[in-house]
Amino acid sequence: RSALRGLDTDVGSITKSVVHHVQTSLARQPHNLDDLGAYQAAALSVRDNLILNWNETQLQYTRKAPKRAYYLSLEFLMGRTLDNALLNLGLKDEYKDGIKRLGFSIEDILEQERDAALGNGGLGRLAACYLDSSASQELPLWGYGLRYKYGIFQQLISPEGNQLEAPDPWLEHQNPWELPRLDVVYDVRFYGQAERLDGKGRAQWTGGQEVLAIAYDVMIPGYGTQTTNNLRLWESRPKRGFDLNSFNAGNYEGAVESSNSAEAITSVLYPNDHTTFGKELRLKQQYFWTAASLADILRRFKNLDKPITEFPEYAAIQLNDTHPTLAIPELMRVLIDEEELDWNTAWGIVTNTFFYTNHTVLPEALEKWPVPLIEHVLPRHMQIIYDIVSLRSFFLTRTLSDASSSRTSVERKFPHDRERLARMSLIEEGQPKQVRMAHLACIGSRKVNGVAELHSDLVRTTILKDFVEFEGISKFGNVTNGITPRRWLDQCNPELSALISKTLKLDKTVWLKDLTKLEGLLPFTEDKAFCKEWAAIKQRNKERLAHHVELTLGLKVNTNALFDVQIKRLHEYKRQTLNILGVIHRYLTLKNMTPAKRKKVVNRVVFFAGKAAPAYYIAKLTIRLIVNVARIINADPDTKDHLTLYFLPDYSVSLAEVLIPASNISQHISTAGTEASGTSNMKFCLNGGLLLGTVDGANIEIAEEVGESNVFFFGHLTPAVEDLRFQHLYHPVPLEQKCPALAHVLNQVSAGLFGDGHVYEPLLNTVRQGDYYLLSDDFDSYIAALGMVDEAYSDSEEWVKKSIRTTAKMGKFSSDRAINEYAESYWNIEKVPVTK
Ligand code: 26Q
Repeated sequence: RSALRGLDTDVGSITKSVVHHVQTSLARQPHNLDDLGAYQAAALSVRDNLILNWNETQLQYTRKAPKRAYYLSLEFLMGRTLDNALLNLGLKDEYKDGIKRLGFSIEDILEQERDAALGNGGLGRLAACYLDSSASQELPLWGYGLRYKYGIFQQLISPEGNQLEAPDPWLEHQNPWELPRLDVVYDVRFYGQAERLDGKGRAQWTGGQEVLAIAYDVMIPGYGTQTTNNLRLWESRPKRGFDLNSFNAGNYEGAVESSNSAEAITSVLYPNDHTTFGKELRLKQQYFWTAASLADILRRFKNLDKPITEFPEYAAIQLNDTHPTLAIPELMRVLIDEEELDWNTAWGIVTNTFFYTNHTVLPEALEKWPVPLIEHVLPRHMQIIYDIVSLRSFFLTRTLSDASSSRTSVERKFPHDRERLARMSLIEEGQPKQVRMAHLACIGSRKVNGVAELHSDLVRTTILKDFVEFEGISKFGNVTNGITPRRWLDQCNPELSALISKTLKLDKTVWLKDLTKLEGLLPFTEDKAFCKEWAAIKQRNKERLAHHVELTLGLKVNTNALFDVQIKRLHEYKRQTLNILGVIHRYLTLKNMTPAKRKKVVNRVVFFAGKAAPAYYIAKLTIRLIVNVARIINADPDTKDHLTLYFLPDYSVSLAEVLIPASNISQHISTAGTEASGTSNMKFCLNGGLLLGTVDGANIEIAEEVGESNVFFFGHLTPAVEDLRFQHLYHPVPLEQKCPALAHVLNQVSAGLFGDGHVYEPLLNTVRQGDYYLLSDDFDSYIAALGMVDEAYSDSEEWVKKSIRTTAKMGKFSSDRAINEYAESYWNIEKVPVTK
């Protein structure tokens, strides 16, 4: 038996359990089973183990009644589960053998699983890493999200190079990792009327539409612990199946209309990161999810039989960006209208319960909702938001004890500063008026944090500056993001993990939970055999990627070249355009060389992957340019041995797991001050890939750890950005003069070197005119940095040492460190060991 309760986990018992599921759960015969069937049966067998641990964990939480943390996120980008569950349960070898006995290979079976892609990118994957770490650190934490029927769209690339979107029917086959809780149901109201009842701010909200929220629980096993935490996802269902009156009157469309509109709420993940606000369905998603989650959290608290004023001592609620900010007025509504508390007591509870993490300082990405829309969909909440403004709640201090004593108002602290008041208001004037969600999240929370040092500084000095001056700096902190080394090293790079264990003479169960142990690798940079093995593993990972490209695109990749990777959502601020223009520059340079000279340059294979928001025209045009540049240069006999380029369609967590271990260098080249943190930068470095980047986000802290000599930095720094943009606007210099190399590249694209030049004009014009993301300011130093990468890569012995040093210094970036910071400095929760 393993650390689990109940189930035998020897290979014989595992084989039996899998066969049992084939016969009973799947109702199939073990001898003509395909890989998919074998995956499903294996998953159901593993799930039995998870369920026992989940039950035990939840029982202990109920018995011990510790303070709990709740992570509210509209996105959980989980990827695949089977391999992770096996690793965390410590049953990988046993299942590998058991599956083999049944005539299947574990690798093939793992490939059968579809990704759970309920997220856009960094923010959603961060939530998934934090769940893994919470369970691994034995912290009592639950995630709350939505069970979208369709996750992030599947990306197809048309023959012209355009992104096409297809739905992601991830629930097509049954999902073995969720437990439907048909008995955990809440009513959620929309629209209707809110009538004030008295002068105390109380009101009654009636009428409108009621929708049911049904819980589905996803089990989150900890690594090497029995703790199995919970991710509760809500599904929307109509309260009454359909309207019988319409049905009987023969109005069949009308009969299902309201049921359709209820089901629509959790039908699809919004694929727009950083943009497009103001859609009614998105607002309904946000409220549906926050209302159901809060009702569930309050019900659990009420089972403890404590006075409601003690709620913040039992629950800490983390807001993942502003998406769940409606939880603040919703908790006010429940406390005032249903629990009948007075305003100040309610506000004291609220502001001691919530914590807000900001993930962006881009002005266009700050969430705002039109007042008329909130008034229509959530009339009671609009009243409460107005009351927060006019009852001056946020002018009260945050602790319950002195809520009544010290009433310092913004006006009292900064007399006659009307501009400041307007800047700080929850309501932005305009047509229409809009609610600033970041301001609401800030004033309604106990603490606020950014996700890397630079970004947290920018939060404090730009978007929330006035609030820092008013509330004091101590409310505004930083928690640098982290990644789980289980998925992002052990699972995706098993050979490297094994070499590390062997070299450190430590079982992986030790260093995977104390990642700073990787520092023990440093002395081995002088060990020739070790370096050779390190390099050989990277080479095999490159071959694995090449194999994948051959299977999916039918193209042969040159694995004796430097692998250069940029994989992330397409966005102007992330500057994939800078990268592709750099590739073109390299191509033109190679074309101008003699064959003899070409032989001396470092051969390079460039990989791109990433999705563009479906309505983001410039981002989609960037994909089109990349695909067409690839088409031309990969076919050019002069250069194709020296430079090739691939755009891998349909980027996903599982594709990242193949790409990241194979990279020699990865690019994180956002305009300084725009990328809050980045987390893939940490994943590449953990796998011994070097970093080419700007002085931005977590790149800075990575460089602090590994030493500047082991990263390739370029470009202007954050403080220069504002001035440069000013110059562009008021003292523009023609591109030919400012950056001739870039001008030449743009002209070649315009001239049609990669097909119809006019198609790309709108993209090229973003650089020629305004150049908001400063490509023309950073291009020359970018090209120089690429040259330094070539030079460093030519010294292969030294390169391997850099690679080892990089991995060795990545301890800080474990999500275990990050989740413990939240637990200690924010939520004030403690470990709850789960033992037999
Ligand atoms: C908002 C309103 C309507 C529709 C969609 C959205 C929306 C959805 C997703 C807005 C933003 C996002 C995602 C943001 C995100 O992924 N941010 C990234 O978060 C990472 C984790 O902190 C950071 O590392 C990245 O720097 C940051 O860009």
